Amino acid sequence: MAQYKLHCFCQSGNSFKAAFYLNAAGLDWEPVFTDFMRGATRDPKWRESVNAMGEAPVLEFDGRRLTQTGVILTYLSEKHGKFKPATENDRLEALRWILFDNHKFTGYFATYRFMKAFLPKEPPADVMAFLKGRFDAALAIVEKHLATSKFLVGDTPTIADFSLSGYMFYPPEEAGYDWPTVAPNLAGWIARMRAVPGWKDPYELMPGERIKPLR
Ligand SMILES: N[C@@H](CCC(=O)N[C@@H](CS)C(=O)NCC(=O)O)C(=O)O
Repeated sequence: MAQYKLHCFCQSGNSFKAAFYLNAAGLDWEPVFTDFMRGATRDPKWRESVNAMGEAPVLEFDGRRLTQTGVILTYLSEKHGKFKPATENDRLEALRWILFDNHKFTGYFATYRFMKAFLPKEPPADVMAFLKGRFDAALAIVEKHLATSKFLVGDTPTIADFSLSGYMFYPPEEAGYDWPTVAPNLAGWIARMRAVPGWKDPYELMPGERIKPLR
């Protein structure tokens, strides 16, 4: 049995943050499929037995369960020393980017992409415009930062980069963003993250049925 089990599904960039880290850190892990698209995380039994917050991913090990990718990445980097920010200042900087990512970068992008590509009914145009506007503002901040920094915190990847890169490797047709065109600094950083040994396409790394974008 693997040391770590990750409850996840292939459309989930949040899950990919942890899956990519586990692979890149060379840890012994296996995925456990969460059937999100058929409502698994809304099932009261799943919430009771896996995650009361109703979210994937969940990391299971030694009879414990960790949720929230910021917590999972922090725990794993402290335990195994891989991609751990080097100094106290770097640790705080990484935490700063992880919180920004959860709230504004991944937070808005994941919702926008899900509604655009996978929501069965047509999403309201004004809601989509709001989400896109909020994400584009966060994107501009990241793009400016990456003009002068190779990774989010210094010259080597840290857990902050795993967090922010969660949704960056999905096909452009899902969210309608072509990174080299709209954010060339971000595109350069995505290429650097893709080159991290252990990287795999999210649809190969995590279980579930691939779905063609609906619109
Ligand atoms: N901040 C959370 C976000 C997790 C999250 O939103 N996961 C999605 C799947 S990608 C989910 O389970 N959403 C369920 C919901 O919002 O009800 C984390 O970093 O783990």
